[in-house]
Amino acid sequence: MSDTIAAVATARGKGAIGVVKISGAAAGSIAAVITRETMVPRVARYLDFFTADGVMLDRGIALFFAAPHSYTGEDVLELQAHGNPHVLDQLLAVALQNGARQARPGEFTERAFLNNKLDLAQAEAVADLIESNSAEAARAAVRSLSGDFSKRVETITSTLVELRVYIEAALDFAEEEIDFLRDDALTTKLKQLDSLIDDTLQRATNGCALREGLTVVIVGEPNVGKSSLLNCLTQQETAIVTDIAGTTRDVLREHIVIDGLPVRLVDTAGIRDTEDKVEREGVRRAREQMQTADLILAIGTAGTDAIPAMHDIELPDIEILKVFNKADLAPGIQPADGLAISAKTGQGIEDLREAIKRKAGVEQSTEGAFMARRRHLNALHQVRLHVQTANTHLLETAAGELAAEELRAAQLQLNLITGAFSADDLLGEIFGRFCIGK
Ligand SMILES: Nc1nc2c(ncn2[C@@H]2O[C@H](COP(=O)(O)OP(=O)(O)OP(=O)(O)O)[C@@H](O)[C@H]2O)c(=O)[nH]1
Ligand SMILES: [Mg+2]
Repeated sequence: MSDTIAAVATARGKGAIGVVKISGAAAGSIAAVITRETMVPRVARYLDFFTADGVMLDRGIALFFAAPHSYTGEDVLELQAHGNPHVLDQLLAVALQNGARQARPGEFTERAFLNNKLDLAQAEAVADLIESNSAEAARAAVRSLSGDFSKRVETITSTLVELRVYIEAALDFAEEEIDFLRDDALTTKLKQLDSLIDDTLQRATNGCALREGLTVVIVGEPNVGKSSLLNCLTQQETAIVTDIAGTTRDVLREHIVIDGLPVRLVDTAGIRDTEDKVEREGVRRAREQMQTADLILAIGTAGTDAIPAMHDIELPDIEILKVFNKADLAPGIQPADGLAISAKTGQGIEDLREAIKRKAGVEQSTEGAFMARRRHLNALHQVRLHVQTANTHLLETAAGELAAEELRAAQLQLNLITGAFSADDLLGEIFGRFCIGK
């Protein structure tokens, strides 16, 4: 890892400022070439920037961080030039000609991770912060970046270790083992651990939902008001609405954000048997869209309890929410199962938005959410299972050895989150998705 990396760190395009970042042992000598000055660590200097041949490229601010007190833990040079791609490319070229190579995506953060400046969950939060699609998602990412999520994981880990030590010690006192393992303090501690895991899982689930959002497909028979609902949720006249059955034929997509949750809304053609060639293709596409949904809003008409369009449709793994529209025409009638709304008057729309949030796994508010990824959630689910199994072993059979083994397995899962143990291919997978220069 002794080579020096360099990249333009700001988005491509014209702007007030553009940044070139260099990290590694050659950062200091590259600084000397470009600035023709000796840099003092952490002192911002306003200087001219040159090529090795002495051609002036720009004038800007240079900052030097000496290892290990930098983002990557190595010597780092940051050049803040004017935000013009040609200027930045030329500055980068000088760095590349003087001992640096082009950084791969995420390589600065990967080095920060390898030099213990960040754990894996924090490093992932860096990329998630940059990719955030809402203020809520950004806040959740900052919370994980600052280590709140990792600290939780550490607390769970240290409680696990404490319990393992206790149980393994009890096993050494074979005579009194049963008494030790049936101790109230032990059961209490396990219960506390269980609720701590639950709370962490909920916050992480919220964060994951804020990051990934969900695809919501609106389906139903013609004329039930699917396009009207799309327009109502997006608060724009996106789709054509008429009283002619079979108005919508194409698949329409719109993005909305519900309290920070990104929702990809899909409006489709009304489902019915038809001789019309164009409409038939629309119906085929509607059925196809359903397969890609995280949630289907099956639209029916208020005053009834059935959604005729869904009768012969089987979607075993996809959540379906029944929504009965035109409630303004059937006042006071509540469906046995599902929500009554009116796309025309807005009645029930707030409840629908809440229901979509709940289907995404977002409970109550996303306040306190930790930005998390699927792999974190999978690990936390495993941890919970192992802890619950350990608890059962203790309560039912006082099987200390089996319980200790479960707790050990739980600990391994937690290590995967922070990257205490992680395979190279996992690291490649994670950092390869970063943007260049981060
Ligand atoms: N009274 C009332 N009328 C509604 C409501 N929602 C939609 N409509 C009317 O129902 C008719 C059909 O609405 P659309 O939104 O085009 O229905 P659709 O399900 O998209 O129909 P297709 O695209 O043909 O499948 C229009 O005349 C709307 O004005 C509602 O909540 N109340
Ligand atoms: Mg329509």
